[in-house]
Amino acid sequence: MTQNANLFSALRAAFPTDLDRVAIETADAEPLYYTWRDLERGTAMLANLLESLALPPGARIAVQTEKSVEALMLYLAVLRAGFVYLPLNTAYQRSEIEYFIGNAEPSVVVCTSKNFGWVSRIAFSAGTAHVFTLDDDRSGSLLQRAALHSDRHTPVPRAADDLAAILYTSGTTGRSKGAMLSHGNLLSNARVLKQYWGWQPGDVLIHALPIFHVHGLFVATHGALLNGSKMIWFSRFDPKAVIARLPEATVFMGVPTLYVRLLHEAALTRAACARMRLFVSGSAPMLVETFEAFRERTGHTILERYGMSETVMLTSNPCDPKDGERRGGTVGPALPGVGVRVVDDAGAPCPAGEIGHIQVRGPNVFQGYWRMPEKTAEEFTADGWFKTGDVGRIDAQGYVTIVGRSKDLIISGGYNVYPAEIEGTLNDLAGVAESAVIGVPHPDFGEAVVAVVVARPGSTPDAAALIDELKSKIANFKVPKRVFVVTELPRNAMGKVQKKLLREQHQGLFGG
Ligand code: MCA
Ligand code: AMP
Repeated sequence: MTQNANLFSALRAAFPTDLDRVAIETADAEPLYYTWRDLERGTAMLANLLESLALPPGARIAVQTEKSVEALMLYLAVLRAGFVYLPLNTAYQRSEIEYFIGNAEPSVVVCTSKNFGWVSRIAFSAGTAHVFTLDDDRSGSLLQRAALHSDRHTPVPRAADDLAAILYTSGTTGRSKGAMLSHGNLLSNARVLKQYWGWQPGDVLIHALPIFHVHGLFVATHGALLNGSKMIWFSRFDPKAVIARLPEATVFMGVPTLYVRLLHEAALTRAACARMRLFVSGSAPMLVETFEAFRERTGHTILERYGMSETVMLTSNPCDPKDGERRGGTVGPALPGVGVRVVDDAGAPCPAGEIGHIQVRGPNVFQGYWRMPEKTAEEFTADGWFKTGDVGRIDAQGYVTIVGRSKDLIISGGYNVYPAEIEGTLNDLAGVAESAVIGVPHPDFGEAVVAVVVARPGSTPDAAALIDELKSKIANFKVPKRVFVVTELPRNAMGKVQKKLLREQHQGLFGG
């Protein structure tokens, strides 16, 4: 190995010289202050604990815990020790966790003490050797054990192509796929964003996103860490509390729902945002009306960018006016070093302004789906471009506009929901013959999940009871906000369910 490409080493190198400065301040009534030295020592102890377990090379460390600074340290420690981090949404239920653990075969699982009973049963039966607990009040076996280890640790050398993380992302058919991201994927993207978004000395980030997906875990934390910037750390998004801290911050990142909720607050004013430098939005389409309302209210033009779990960030509206203007309704041009093209159904490049399939390539594009070589091969073109499943156009100045998706996907409040998965779960419930799940415009979540269900002959399933049953089986954000029981689904001549028709029928449901 010629050079250590461990992402942690690059982040560590960016820590300020004065390690006693505050790196993270929690936004609690009684705040906790973590210095850069605390991050250095805490991640060293956790990395030493992981190394003491004699795990096999490439071991996966699966984590389903509430958001906390210690959970962030655990992520950094996994990088530091050269293992592979596998974050899991806290909303995932038993059968979902069973699938992820069974598929990824992690050597270590970290969960909350509340879930220890059922999570450890799943983990041990899948062959996991160690299950630790970590709670958001800093209790649990993980930190107890880590405290017994040295606070000095040399980061394990990694090559750029070595895996750093696996992020599960749902598939249009069947179960989730683990997108394998390398140290090189993550570091190249973080470096590009640091430069393109003009991170500068004195920047302070308000971190109010969950840390189990790309946006909160990579884009936000890598940005702050690589710039040696302080974070104001919210364990959950609270619009009033965030606005109260804006005068101390310069950068905020959110999904569109967060901006919609901020706009509902009268306290969101120009004065409150006077010190802010940058508001970033992504993970879901932002309505032009939200973009404009925010500009009018605060004087700030939101920077919208576009990415995926498989590719981290792909395009971004410019930060520096010399790179161009920020245009609402677009996700901006390809980031430096990232290739983005739009092709027709036959794979031929579309002329500027014409709609087609968005494909991408670059150092940010993932290493493939975990243990799914065929699926990986299907998602790449013969000339090496990754098929995003998004549909859009690129104008003459290179700005990308996403107009839809060829994948059957709903994005609700920034979380992805695959109708096929919900339909499969619904169809297994007593009294359900078949179902169709659609996304319907929603003023808060952008899109809301709605299910249309056909009863089995002789059954009369109750919509509210079906929703209750689903709540125990799938993550809460996937549960349909409304269920309609009908006698039959509209089908075309080929027998395919006409979801477009269903979407039209229900589009006014939430007044969106
Ligand atoms: C919560 N609920 C939701 C959602 N979140 N329903 C639909 N969609 C959602 N996203 C429901 C719960 O099921 C529950 O319903 C009720 O709202 C209250 O739950 P709670 O957890 O208290 O909600 P919240 O705190 O208000 O959460 C809303 C939220 C959250 C803050 C918008 O969803 C969120 O943090 N979203 C951000 C997601 C994100 O980080 N995405 C980045 C993915 P009930 O009461 O009926 O049980 S990374 C990505 O996409 C890429 C690569 C990229 O480009 O960034
Ligand atoms: P994920 O599977 O969570 O990685 O979600 C990736 C998907 O989110 C992309 O393929 C897009 O469909 C969508 N996405 C991310 N950012 C944006 C954006 N700014 N506008 C529209 N869609 C977006």
